[in-house]
Amino acid sequence: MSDSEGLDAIIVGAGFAGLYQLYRLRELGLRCRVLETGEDVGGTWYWNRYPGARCDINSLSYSYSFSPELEQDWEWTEKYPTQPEVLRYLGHVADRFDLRRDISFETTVTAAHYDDAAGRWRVSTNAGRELTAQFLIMATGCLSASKLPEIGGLERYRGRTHHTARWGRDEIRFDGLRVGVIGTGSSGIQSIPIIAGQAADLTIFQRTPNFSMPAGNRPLTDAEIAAMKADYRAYRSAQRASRIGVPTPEASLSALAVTEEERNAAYQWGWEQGDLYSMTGQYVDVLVDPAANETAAEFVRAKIRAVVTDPVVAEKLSPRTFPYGTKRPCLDTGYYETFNRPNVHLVDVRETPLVEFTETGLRTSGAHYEFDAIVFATGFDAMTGALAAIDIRGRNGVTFSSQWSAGPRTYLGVAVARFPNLFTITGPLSPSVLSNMVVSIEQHVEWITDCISYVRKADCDTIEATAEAEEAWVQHVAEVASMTLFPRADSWYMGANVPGKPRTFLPYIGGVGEFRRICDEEAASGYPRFVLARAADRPEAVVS
Ligand code: NA7
Repeated sequence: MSDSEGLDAIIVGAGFAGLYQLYRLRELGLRCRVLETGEDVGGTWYWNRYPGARCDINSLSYSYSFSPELEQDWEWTEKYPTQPEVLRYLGHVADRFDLRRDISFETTVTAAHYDDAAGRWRVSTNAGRELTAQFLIMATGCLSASKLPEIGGLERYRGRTHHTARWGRDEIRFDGLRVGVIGTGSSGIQSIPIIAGQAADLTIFQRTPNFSMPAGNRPLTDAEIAAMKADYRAYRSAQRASRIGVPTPEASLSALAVTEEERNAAYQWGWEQGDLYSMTGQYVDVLVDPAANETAAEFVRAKIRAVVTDPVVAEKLSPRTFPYGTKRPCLDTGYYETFNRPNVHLVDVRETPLVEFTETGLRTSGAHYEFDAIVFATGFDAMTGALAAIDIRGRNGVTFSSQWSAGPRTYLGVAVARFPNLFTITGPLSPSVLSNMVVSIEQHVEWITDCISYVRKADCDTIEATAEAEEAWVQHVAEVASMTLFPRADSWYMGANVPGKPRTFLPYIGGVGEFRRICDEEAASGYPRFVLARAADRPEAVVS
Protein backbone atom coordinates (compact mmCIF):
# COMPACT_ATOMS: atom_id res chain seq x y z
CA MET A 1 0.00 0.00 0.00
CA SER A 2 1.39 3.43 -0.79
CA ASP A 3 1.26 6.47 1.41
CA SER A 4 -1.81 8.49 0.56
CA GLU A 5 -1.71 10.60 3.68
CA GLY A 6 1.11 13.03 2.81
CA LEU A 7 2.57 12.75 6.27
CA ASP A 8 4.87 15.22 7.95
CA ALA A 9 5.90 12.87 10.75
CA ILE A 10 5.81 9.19 11.58
CA ILE A 11 6.06 8.30 15.25
CA VAL A 12 6.96 4.71 16.15
CA GLY A 13 5.36 3.59 19.42
CA ALA A 14 2.28 4.64 21.40
CA GLY A 15 3.53 4.63 24.98
CA PHE A 16 4.10 7.70 27.17
CA ALA A 17 6.53 9.09 24.56
CA GLY A 18 4.59 8.44 21.36
CA LEU A 19 1.30 9.75 22.75
CA TYR A 20 2.78 13.00 23.94
CA GLN A 21 4.79 13.48 20.74
CA LEU A 22 1.62 13.06 18.69
CA TYR A 23 -0.18 15.61 20.89
CA ARG A 24 2.64 18.16 20.48
CA LEU A 25 3.17 17.76 16.75
CA ARG A 26 -0.54 17.99 16.08
CA GLU A 27 -0.50 21.25 17.99
CA LEU A 28 2.20 22.43 15.57
CA GLY A 29 -0.11 21.57 12.67
CA LEU A 30 1.80 18.53 11.44
CA ARG A 31 0.06 15.55 9.89
CA CYS A 32 1.27 12.57 11.90
CA ARG A 33 0.78 8.84 12.08
CA VAL A 34 1.77 6.68 15.04
CA LEU A 35 2.62 3.05 14.28
CA GLU A 36 2.24 0.67 17.23
CA THR A 37 2.71 -3.10 17.50
CA GLY A 38 0.23 -3.50 20.36
CA GLU A 39 -3.54 -3.56 20.06
CA ASP A 40 -3.81 -0.44 22.18
CA VAL A 41 -1.82 2.41 23.66
CA GLY A 42 0.48 1.97 26.66
CA GLY A 43 3.91 0.81 25.48
CA THR A 44 5.72 -0.70 28.49
CA TRP A 45 2.48 -0.59 30.43
CA TYR A 46 0.64 -2.44 27.67
CA TRP A 47 3.12 -5.34 27.55
CA ASN A 48 4.31 -5.83 31.15
CA ARG A 49 1.14 -7.31 32.67
CA TYR A 50 2.82 -9.85 34.95
CA PRO A 51 1.43 -10.28 38.47
CA GLY A 52 2.64 -7.55 40.78
CA ALA A 53 3.75 -5.22 37.96
CA ARG A 54 3.91 -1.77 39.46
CA CYS A 55 5.75 1.49 38.85
CA ASP A 56 8.64 2.23 41.25
CA ILE A 57 8.08 6.01 41.18
CA ASN A 58 5.29 7.72 43.10
CA SER A 59 2.19 7.99 40.89
CA LEU A 60 1.75 11.73 41.55
CA SER A 61 5.27 12.16 40.19
CA TYR A 62 5.17 9.56 37.37
CA SER A 63 2.56 11.38 35.29
CA TYR A 64 2.34 13.96 32.53
CA SER A 65 2.77 17.59 33.49
CA PHE A 66 1.76 19.18 30.18
CA SER A 67 -1.92 19.52 31.00
CA PRO A 68 -2.80 21.12 34.36
CA GLU A 69 -6.43 20.07 33.76
CA LEU A 70 -5.38 16.43 33.35
CA GLU A 71 -3.30 16.70 36.53
CA GLN A 72 -6.29 18.03 38.45
CA ASP A 73 -8.86 15.61 37.05
CA TRP A 74 -6.99 12.32 37.26
CA GLU A 75 -7.17 10.53 40.62
CA TRP A 76 -4.24 8.23 41.45
CA THR A 77 -5.11 5.72 44.16
CA GLU A 78 -1.81 4.29 45.42
CA LYS A 79 1.72 5.48 46.21
CA TYR A 80 3.04 3.13 43.50
CA PRO A 81 0.50 2.63 40.72
CA THR A 82 -0.20 -0.87 39.44
CA GLN A 83 0.24 -1.70 35.76
CA PRO A 84 -3.56 -1.67 35.18
CA GLU A 85 -3.82 1.78 36.77
CA VAL A 86 -1.04 3.28 34.61
CA LEU A 87 -2.59 1.66 31.54
CA ARG A 88 -6.00 3.15 32.43
CA TYR A 89 -4.32 6.54 32.77
CA LEU A 90 -2.73 6.29 29.32
CA GLY A 91 -6.05 5.12 27.84
CA HIS A 92 -7.69 8.15 29.43
CA VAL A 93 -5.03 10.45 27.94
CA ALA A 94 -5.55 8.90 24.48
CA ASP A 95 -9.32 9.46 24.73
CA ARG A 96 -9.17 12.87 26.34
CA PHE A 97 -6.94 14.28 23.59
CA ASP A 98 -8.53 12.20 20.82
CA LEU A 99 -5.20 10.60 19.95
CA ARG A 100 -6.35 7.18 18.73
CA ARG A 101 -7.53 8.42 15.33
CA ASP A 102 -3.92 8.95 14.27
CA ILE A 103 -2.60 5.63 15.60
CA SER A 104 -2.36 2.41 13.58
CA PHE A 105 -2.39 -0.49 16.05
CA GLU A 106 -1.09 -4.01 15.37
CA THR A 107 1.40 -2.41 13.01
CA THR A 108 5.08 -3.21 13.43
CA VAL A 109 7.69 -1.11 11.69
CA THR A 110 10.18 -3.42 9.98
CA ALA A 111 12.30 -0.90 8.05
CA ALA A 112 12.88 2.85 7.79
CA HIS A 113 15.10 4.08 4.96
CA TYR A 114 16.06 7.67 4.37
CA ASP A 115 15.51 8.65 0.77
CA ASP A 116 18.25 11.16 0.02
CA ALA A 117 16.73 12.34 -3.23
CA ALA A 118 13.27 12.96 -1.82
CA GLY A 119 14.48 14.07 1.61
CA ARG A 120 11.92 11.79 3.24
CA TRP A 121 11.83 8.67 5.38
CA ARG A 122 10.30 5.55 3.78
CA VAL A 123 8.83 3.36 6.47
CA SER A 124 7.74 -0.25 5.89
CA THR A 125 5.50 -2.30 8.16
CA ASN A 126 4.87 -6.00 8.76
CA ALA A 127 1.61 -5.66 6.87
CA GLY A 128 3.46 -4.67 3.71
CA ARG A 129 2.43 -1.06 4.08
CA GLU A 130 4.79 1.74 3.05
CA LEU A 131 4.51 5.27 4.40
CA THR A 132 6.73 8.28 3.88
CA ALA A 133 7.24 11.35 6.01
CA GLN A 134 9.67 14.21 6.44
CA PHE A 135 10.36 13.40 10.10
CA LEU A 136 10.75 10.03 11.81
CA ILE A 137 10.49 9.88 15.58
CA MET A 138 11.40 6.72 17.42
CA ALA A 139 9.28 6.48 20.57
CA THR A 140 10.21 2.83 20.87
CA GLY A 141 11.09 2.81 24.56
CA CYS A 142 14.23 1.86 26.47
CA LEU A 143 13.01 -1.50 27.74
CA SER A 144 10.86 -2.98 25.01
CA ALA A 145 12.96 -5.61 23.20
CA SER A 146 12.56 -8.54 25.59
CA LYS A 147 15.15 -11.29 25.84
CA LEU A 148 15.10 -15.01 26.63
CA PRO A 149 17.79 -17.09 28.34
CA GLU A 150 20.52 -18.07 25.90
CA ILE A 151 20.08 -21.84 26.18
CA GLY A 152 18.66 -24.25 23.64
CA GLY A 153 15.72 -26.63 23.56
CA LEU A 154 12.85 -24.24 24.25
CA GLU A 155 10.93 -25.62 21.26
CA ARG A 156 10.96 -29.05 22.96
CA TYR A 157 9.40 -27.88 26.21
CA ARG A 158 5.71 -28.87 26.37
CA GLY A 159 4.60 -26.85 29.42
CA ARG A 160 3.40 -23.25 29.53
CA THR A 161 5.88 -20.39 29.09
CA HIS A 162 5.36 -16.72 29.88
CA HIS A 163 7.72 -13.75 29.51
CA THR A 164 7.03 -10.97 32.01
CA ALA A 165 7.33 -8.39 29.21
CA ARG A 166 4.96 -10.28 26.87
CA TRP A 167 2.31 -11.33 29.37
CA GLY A 168 -1.09 -12.12 27.83
CA ARG A 169 -4.12 -9.90 28.23
CA ASP A 170 -6.10 -12.64 30.03
CA GLU A 171 -5.40 -13.39 33.67
CA ILE A 172 -2.74 -16.08 34.08
CA ARG A 173 -2.74 -18.10 37.30
CA PHE A 174 -0.43 -20.80 38.60
CA ASP A 175 -2.67 -22.54 41.17
CA GLY A 176 -1.41 -25.99 42.03
CA LEU A 177 1.37 -25.91 39.39
CA ARG A 178 5.08 -26.62 39.53
CA VAL A 179 6.58 -23.35 38.34
CA GLY A 180 10.09 -22.17 37.45
CA VAL A 181 11.02 -18.48 37.32
CA ILE A 182 14.25 -17.43 35.61
CA GLY A 183 15.52 -13.96 36.55
CA THR A 184 15.60 -11.83 39.68
CA GLY A 185 15.50 -8.24 38.38
CA SER A 186 12.55 -5.94 39.10
CA SER A 187 10.09 -8.09 37.16
CA GLY A 188 11.11 -11.28 38.94
CA ILE A 189 11.22 -9.58 42.34
CA GLN A 190 7.73 -8.08 41.88
CA SER A 191 6.11 -11.26 40.54
CA ILE A 192 7.79 -14.01 42.59
CA PRO A 193 5.88 -13.37 45.88
CA ILE A 194 2.55 -13.53 44.02
CA ILE A 195 3.42 -16.61 41.97
CA ALA A 196 4.69 -18.29 45.16
CA GLY A 197 1.28 -17.75 46.73
CA GLN A 198 -0.43 -19.65 43.91
CA ALA A 199 2.02 -22.35 42.83
CA ALA A 200 2.28 -25.76 44.46
CA ASP A 201 6.01 -25.50 44.08
CA LEU A 202 8.20 -22.63 42.86
CA THR A 203 11.86 -22.80 41.86
CA ILE A 204 13.71 -19.54 41.24
CA PHE A 205 16.79 -19.54 39.03
CA GLN A 206 19.01 -16.64 40.07
CA ARG A 207 22.08 -15.53 38.14
CA THR A 208 22.80 -12.36 40.12
CA PRO A 209 21.11 -11.44 43.41
CA ASN A 210 19.76 -7.91 43.48
CA PHE A 211 19.50 -5.28 46.19
CA SER A 212 15.81 -4.85 47.02
CA MET A 213 13.94 -2.97 49.71
CA PRO A 214 10.32 -2.91 50.85
CA ALA A 215 8.23 -0.57 48.70
CA GLY A 216 5.94 0.33 51.58
CA ASN A 217 3.15 0.72 49.08
CA ARG A 218 -0.13 2.12 50.43
CA PRO A 219 -3.21 4.01 49.32
CA LEU A 220 -2.61 7.73 48.79
CA THR A 221 -4.42 9.88 51.31
CA ASP A 222 -6.85 12.60 50.25
CA ALA A 223 -4.65 15.11 52.06
CA GLU A 224 -1.47 14.27 50.12
CA ILE A 225 -3.32 14.28 46.80
CA ALA A 226 -4.84 17.66 47.62
CA ALA A 227 -1.49 19.07 48.74
CA MET A 228 0.19 17.98 45.48
CA LYS A 229 -2.66 19.31 43.36
CA ALA A 230 -2.49 22.66 45.13
CA ASP A 231 1.22 22.97 44.35
CA TYR A 232 1.70 20.95 41.16
CA ARG A 233 3.35 23.73 39.12
CA ALA A 234 6.10 24.29 41.68
CA TYR A 235 6.59 20.54 42.04
CA ARG A 236 6.93 20.09 38.28
CA SER A 237 9.56 22.86 38.12
CA ALA A 238 11.50 21.14 40.86
CA GLN A 239 11.26 17.81 39.03
CA ARG A 240 12.68 19.33 35.84
CA ALA A 241 15.64 20.85 37.67
CA SER A 242 16.38 17.76 39.73
CA ARG A 243 18.99 15.04 39.26
CA ILE A 244 16.63 12.13 38.64
CA GLY A 245 13.30 13.71 37.76
CA VAL A 246 12.12 13.49 41.36
CA PRO A 247 13.07 16.34 43.71
CA THR A 248 15.32 14.93 46.43
CA PRO A 249 17.49 16.65 49.04
CA GLU A 250 21.18 16.94 48.08
CA ALA A 251 23.56 15.15 50.44
CA SER A 252 26.61 16.99 51.71
CA LEU A 253 28.43 14.41 53.87
CA SER A 254 30.66 11.45 53.07
CA ALA A 255 29.40 8.08 54.37
CA LEU A 256 32.89 7.66 55.82
CA ALA A 257 32.80 10.93 57.78
CA VAL A 258 30.20 9.76 60.29
CA THR A 259 30.06 7.01 62.91
CA GLU A 260 28.60 3.60 62.10
CA GLU A 261 25.62 4.35 64.36
CA GLU A 262 24.91 7.65 62.61
CA ARG A 263 25.27 6.01 59.22
CA ASN A 264 22.99 3.11 60.02
CA ALA A 265 20.38 5.49 61.44
CA ALA A 266 20.51 7.48 58.20
CA TYR A 267 20.26 4.33 56.06
CA GLN A 268 17.40 3.10 58.23
CA TRP A 269 15.55 6.34 57.59
CA GLY A 270 16.18 5.94 53.83
CA TRP A 271 15.08 2.30 53.99
CA GLU A 272 11.81 3.28 55.63
CA GLN A 273 11.00 5.77 52.88
CA GLY A 274 10.50 2.80 50.55
CA ASP A 275 11.85 4.49 47.45
CA LEU A 276 14.74 4.11 45.05
CA TYR A 277 16.79 7.12 46.09
CA SER A 278 16.58 7.89 49.82
CA MET A 279 19.20 5.35 50.82
CA THR A 280 21.80 6.17 48.16
CA GLY A 281 20.99 9.86 48.59
CA GLN A 282 22.10 9.94 52.24
CA TYR A 283 25.76 10.55 51.39
CA VAL A 284 27.63 12.17 48.53
CA ASP A 285 29.91 9.24 47.87
CA VAL A 286 27.73 6.12 47.95
CA LEU A 287 27.77 5.85 44.14
CA VAL A 288 31.35 7.01 43.62
CA ASP A 289 33.52 5.57 46.41
CA PRO A 290 33.82 1.78 46.89
CA ALA A 291 34.31 1.99 50.67
CA ALA A 292 31.34 4.32 51.11
CA ASN A 293 29.27 2.10 48.86
CA GLU A 294 30.14 -0.98 50.86
CA THR A 295 28.54 0.56 53.98
CA ALA A 296 25.19 0.80 52.14
CA ALA A 297 25.59 -2.65 50.59
CA GLU A 298 26.27 -4.23 53.97
CA PHE A 299 23.28 -2.45 55.50
CA VAL A 300 21.03 -4.15 52.93
CA ARG A 301 22.72 -7.54 53.33
CA ALA A 302 22.05 -7.35 57.07
CA LYS A 303 18.37 -6.71 56.28
CA ILE A 304 18.32 -9.81 54.07
CA ARG A 305 19.90 -11.93 56.83
CA ALA A 306 17.34 -10.61 59.32
CA VAL A 307 14.44 -11.79 57.16
CA VAL A 308 15.58 -15.02 55.50
CA THR A 309 15.71 -17.78 58.09
CA ASP A 310 18.06 -20.18 56.25
CA PRO A 311 21.53 -18.58 56.39
CA VAL A 312 22.68 -20.42 53.23
CA VAL A 313 19.72 -19.03 51.28
CA ALA A 314 20.25 -15.57 52.81
CA GLU A 315 23.86 -15.57 51.63
CA LYS A 316 22.84 -16.66 48.12
CA LEU A 317 20.38 -13.75 48.03
CA SER A 318 23.05 -11.26 49.14
CA PRO A 319 24.68 -9.29 46.32
CA ARG A 320 28.47 -9.31 46.48
CA THR A 321 29.62 -8.91 42.89
CA PHE A 322 28.70 -5.27 42.15
CA PRO A 323 28.42 -2.01 44.11
CA TYR A 324 25.05 -1.11 45.65
CA GLY A 325 22.93 0.97 43.26
CA THR A 326 24.97 0.24 40.12
CA LYS A 327 22.43 -2.27 38.91
CA ARG A 328 18.86 -0.99 39.08
CA PRO A 329 17.80 -1.52 42.74
CA CYS A 330 14.34 -2.99 43.26
CA LEU A 331 11.34 -2.25 45.45
CA ASP A 332 9.38 -5.25 46.62
CA THR A 333 6.44 -6.45 48.63
CA GLY A 334 7.48 -9.50 50.63
CA TYR A 335 10.28 -10.67 48.31
CA TYR A 336 12.81 -11.93 50.85
CA GLU A 337 10.01 -13.34 53.07
CA THR A 338 8.99 -15.54 50.12
CA PHE A 339 12.17 -17.57 50.56
CA ASN A 340 10.95 -18.73 53.99
CA ARG A 341 7.99 -20.53 52.37
CA PRO A 342 8.29 -24.32 52.21
CA ASN A 343 7.18 -24.39 48.54
CA VAL A 344 9.94 -22.01 47.35
CA HIS A 345 13.45 -23.07 46.29
CA LEU A 346 16.40 -20.98 45.11
CA VAL A 347 18.90 -22.22 42.52
CA ASP A 348 22.08 -20.22 41.94
CA VAL A 349 22.83 -20.65 38.23
CA ARG A 350 26.36 -19.39 38.68
CA GLU A 351 26.99 -22.53 40.78
CA THR A 352 24.99 -24.82 38.50
CA PRO A 353 24.48 -23.09 35.12
CA LEU A 354 21.37 -23.51 33.01
CA VAL A 355 22.09 -26.09 30.31
CA GLU A 356 18.91 -26.67 28.26
CA PHE A 357 15.15 -26.91 28.22
CA THR A 358 13.75 -30.41 28.02
CA GLU A 359 10.28 -31.72 27.14
CA THR A 360 9.26 -31.52 30.77
CA GLY A 361 11.35 -28.74 32.24
CA LEU A 362 14.81 -27.42 32.60
CA ARG A 363 18.26 -28.92 33.09
CA THR A 364 21.12 -27.27 34.94
CA SER A 365 24.61 -28.68 35.32
CA GLY A 366 23.43 -30.03 38.69
CA ALA A 367 19.90 -31.38 38.21
CA HIS A 368 16.78 -31.71 36.08
CA TYR A 369 13.67 -29.77 37.17
CA GLU A 370 10.13 -30.64 36.01
CA PHE A 371 7.73 -27.73 35.52
CA ASP A 372 4.16 -27.17 34.40
CA ALA A 373 5.02 -23.55 33.65
CA ILE A 374 8.20 -21.52 33.22
CA VAL A 375 8.27 -17.73 33.66
CA PHE A 376 10.99 -15.75 31.94
CA ALA A 377 11.78 -12.62 33.93
CA THR A 378 14.97 -12.28 31.91
CA GLY A 379 14.71 -8.63 30.96
CA PHE A 380 15.56 -6.70 27.84
CA ASP A 381 18.10 -5.77 25.24
CA ALA A 382 17.94 -2.35 26.86
CA MET A 383 18.06 1.03 25.15
CA THR A 384 19.32 -0.16 21.75
CA GLY A 385 17.32 -3.38 21.23
CA ALA A 386 14.12 -1.81 19.91
CA LEU A 387 16.10 0.35 17.46
CA ALA A 388 18.25 -2.58 16.33
CA ALA A 389 15.12 -4.63 15.63
CA ILE A 390 14.22 -2.23 12.79
CA ASP A 391 16.25 -2.00 9.58
CA ILE A 392 16.98 1.74 9.90
CA ARG A 393 19.15 3.28 7.16
CA GLY A 394 20.25 6.87 7.02
CA ARG A 395 22.10 8.89 4.41
CA ASN A 396 23.69 6.66 1.71
CA GLY A 397 22.18 3.58 3.30
CA VAL A 398 24.30 3.76 6.47
CA THR A 399 22.96 1.57 9.31
CA PHE A 400 23.00 1.94 13.09
CA SER A 401 24.77 -1.40 13.41
CA SER A 402 27.64 -0.29 11.16
CA GLN A 403 28.09 2.92 13.16
CA TRP A 404 27.43 1.47 16.61
CA SER A 405 29.76 -1.54 16.66
CA ALA A 406 31.62 -0.04 19.64
CA GLY A 407 28.41 1.15 21.33
CA PRO A 408 25.61 3.54 20.44
CA ARG A 409 26.54 6.97 19.11
CA THR A 410 24.05 9.80 19.45
CA TYR A 411 24.02 13.51 20.13
CA LEU A 412 22.05 14.16 23.35
CA GLY A 413 20.39 10.76 22.93
CA VAL A 414 18.01 12.42 20.53
CA ALA A 415 19.80 12.69 17.18
CA VAL A 416 22.24 10.61 15.15
CA ALA A 417 24.76 11.91 12.57
CA ARG A 418 23.94 10.74 9.02
CA PHE A 419 20.29 10.17 9.97
CA PRO A 420 18.64 13.48 9.02
CA ASN A 421 15.25 14.32 10.54
CA LEU A 422 15.35 11.24 12.76
CA PHE A 423 14.82 11.71 16.48
CA THR A 424 15.02 9.14 19.30
CA ILE A 425 12.94 9.99 22.36
CA THR A 426 15.00 9.13 25.47
CA GLY A 427 17.46 7.38 23.18
CA PRO A 428 20.82 5.89 24.18
CA LEU A 429 23.12 8.38 25.97
CA SER A 430 20.26 10.41 27.46
CA PRO A 431 19.25 10.29 31.18
CA SER A 432 16.26 8.04 30.41
CA VAL A 433 16.38 4.94 32.64
CA LEU A 434 18.35 6.74 35.35
CA SER A 435 15.45 9.13 35.79
CA ASN A 436 11.72 9.39 36.17
CA MET A 437 10.94 8.38 32.58
CA VAL A 438 7.93 10.67 32.22
CA VAL A 439 9.97 13.76 33.08
CA SER A 440 12.69 12.78 30.58
CA ILE A 441 10.13 11.89 27.91
CA GLU A 442 8.40 15.26 28.24
CA GLN A 443 11.75 17.05 28.03
CA HIS A 444 12.80 15.22 24.86
CA VAL A 445 9.38 15.54 23.21
CA GLU A 446 9.28 19.28 23.86
CA TRP A 447 12.83 19.70 22.60
CA ILE A 448 12.08 17.72 19.41
CA THR A 449 8.89 19.71 18.83
CA ASP A 450 10.73 23.02 19.19
CA CYS A 451 13.48 21.75 16.89
CA ILE A 452 10.99 20.74 14.16
CA SER A 453 9.25 24.08 14.52
CA TYR A 454 12.62 25.84 14.11
CA VAL A 455 13.43 23.86 10.96
CA ARG A 456 10.10 24.79 9.40
CA LYS A 457 10.31 28.44 10.38
CA ALA A 458 13.83 28.61 8.95
CA ASP A 459 12.33 27.32 5.70
CA CYS A 460 14.67 24.36 5.85
CA ASP A 461 13.94 20.73 5.05
CA THR A 462 16.45 18.76 7.04
CA ILE A 463 18.34 18.90 10.29
CA GLU A 464 21.16 16.54 11.15
CA ALA A 465 23.60 16.33 14.06
CA THR A 466 27.23 16.73 13.06
CA ALA A 467 29.62 13.84 13.54
CA GLU A 468 31.78 16.12 15.72
CA ALA A 469 28.90 16.88 18.08
CA GLU A 470 28.08 13.20 18.30
CA GLU A 471 31.68 12.23 19.06
CA ALA A 472 31.98 14.90 21.76
CA TRP A 473 28.73 13.71 23.38
CA VAL A 474 29.78 10.04 23.31
CA GLN A 475 33.02 11.05 25.07
CA HIS A 476 31.24 13.21 27.61
CA VAL A 477 28.73 10.49 28.53
CA ALA A 478 31.56 7.98 29.06
CA GLU A 479 33.64 10.47 31.03
CA VAL A 480 30.82 11.31 33.44
CA ALA A 481 30.01 7.61 33.92
CA SER A 482 33.68 6.86 34.63
CA MET A 483 33.54 9.16 37.67
CA THR A 484 31.04 6.75 39.25
CA LEU A 485 30.98 3.10 40.25
CA PHE A 486 28.40 2.23 37.57
CA PRO A 487 30.87 0.85 34.99
CA ARG A 488 31.96 -1.79 37.53
CA ALA A 489 28.67 -3.69 37.33
CA ASP A 490 27.68 -6.27 34.72
CA SER A 491 24.37 -4.50 34.29
CA TRP A 492 22.02 -3.85 31.43
CA TYR A 493 23.07 -0.18 31.81
CA MET A 494 26.44 -1.47 30.51
CA GLY A 495 24.93 -3.79 27.90
CA ALA A 496 26.39 -6.69 29.89
CA ASN A 497 23.22 -8.82 29.96
CA VAL A 498 23.24 -9.42 26.21
CA PRO A 499 26.03 -11.66 24.91
CA GLY A 500 28.17 -9.85 22.33
CA LYS A 501 26.75 -6.38 23.08
CA PRO A 502 29.53 -3.77 23.35
CA ARG A 503 30.29 -2.82 26.94
CA THR A 504 29.48 0.89 27.19
CA PHE A 505 27.43 2.89 29.64
CA LEU A 506 24.12 3.47 27.84
CA PRO A 507 22.35 6.25 29.79
CA TYR A 508 23.66 9.73 30.67
CA ILE A 509 24.36 10.09 34.37
CA GLY A 510 24.96 13.85 34.46
CA GLY A 511 21.45 14.48 35.80
CA VAL A 512 18.09 15.51 34.38
CA GLY A 513 18.45 19.20 35.26
CA GLU A 514 21.95 19.50 33.80
CA PHE A 515 20.92 17.57 30.68
CA ARG A 516 17.98 19.93 30.17
CA ARG A 517 20.32 22.90 30.49
CA ILE A 518 22.62 21.48 27.78
CA CYS A 519 19.67 20.74 25.46
CA ASP A 520 18.13 24.17 26.04
CA GLU A 521 21.42 25.88 25.31
CA GLU A 522 21.71 24.01 21.99
CA ALA A 523 18.24 25.20 20.99
CA ALA A 524 18.64 28.76 22.27
CA SER A 525 21.83 29.24 20.29
CA GLY A 526 20.24 28.10 17.02
CA TYR A 527 21.30 24.43 16.95
CA PRO A 528 25.02 25.07 16.28
CA ARG A 529 25.90 21.37 16.51
CA PHE A 530 23.45 20.50 13.75
CA VAL A 531 23.44 21.19 10.03
CA LEU A 532 20.23 22.58 8.59
CA ALA A 533 19.70 22.34 4.83
CA ARG A 534 17.15 23.09 2.15
CA ALA A 535 16.08 20.41 -0.32
CA ALA A 536 17.65 22.32 -3.18
CA ASP A 537 21.01 22.34 -1.39
CA ARG A 538 21.06 18.65 -0.59
CA PRO A 539 23.26 16.69 -0.25
CA GLU A 540 26.32 18.90 -0.81
CA ALA A 541 25.31 21.43 1.84
CA VAL A 542 25.44 18.80 4.53
CA VAL A 543 28.86 17.96 5.80
CA SER A 544 29.17 14.84 7.87
P1 NA7 B 1 16.35 -7.16 34.45
O1 NA7 B 1 16.49 -6.19 35.53
O2 NA7 B 1 17.30 -7.12 33.31
O3 NA7 B 1 16.39 -8.60 35.12
C1 NA7 B 1 16.55 -9.77 34.34
C2 NA7 B 1 16.96 -10.89 35.23
O4 NA7 B 1 17.11 -12.07 34.43
C3 NA7 B 1 18.30 -10.65 35.90
O5 NA7 B 1 18.25 -11.24 37.17
C4 NA7 B 1 19.25 -11.42 34.98
O6 NA7 B 1 20.44 -11.81 35.59
C5 NA7 B 1 18.41 -12.60 34.63
N1 NA7 B 1 18.84 -13.24 33.41
C6 NA7 B 1 18.90 -12.68 32.18
N2 NA7 B 1 19.36 -13.59 31.29
C7 NA7 B 1 19.59 -14.72 31.99
C8 NA7 B 1 20.09 -16.00 31.65
N3 NA7 B 1 20.44 -16.29 30.39
N4 NA7 B 1 20.20 -16.94 32.61
C9 NA7 B 1 19.84 -16.63 33.88
N5 NA7 B 1 19.37 -15.44 34.28
C10 NA7 B 1 19.26 -14.50 33.34
O7 NA7 B 1 14.88 -7.10 33.80
P2 NA7 B 1 13.50 -6.81 34.53
O8 NA7 B 1 12.42 -7.09 33.55
O9 NA7 B 1 13.43 -7.51 35.83
O10 NA7 B 1 13.55 -5.28 34.86
C11 NA7 B 1 13.90 -4.34 33.86
C12 NA7 B 1 13.59 -2.95 34.30
O11 NA7 B 1 12.20 -2.70 34.16
C13 NA7 B 1 13.83 -2.60 35.72
O12 NA7 B 1 15.13 -2.35 36.03
C14 NA7 B 1 12.99 -1.35 35.89
O13 NA7 B 1 13.66 -0.24 35.34
C15 NA7 B 1 11.80 -1.67 35.08
P3 NA7 B 1 21.72 -10.82 35.58
O14 NA7 B 1 21.43 -9.77 36.59
O15 NA7 B 1 21.82 -10.24 34.19
O16 NA7 B 1 22.86 -11.69 35.91
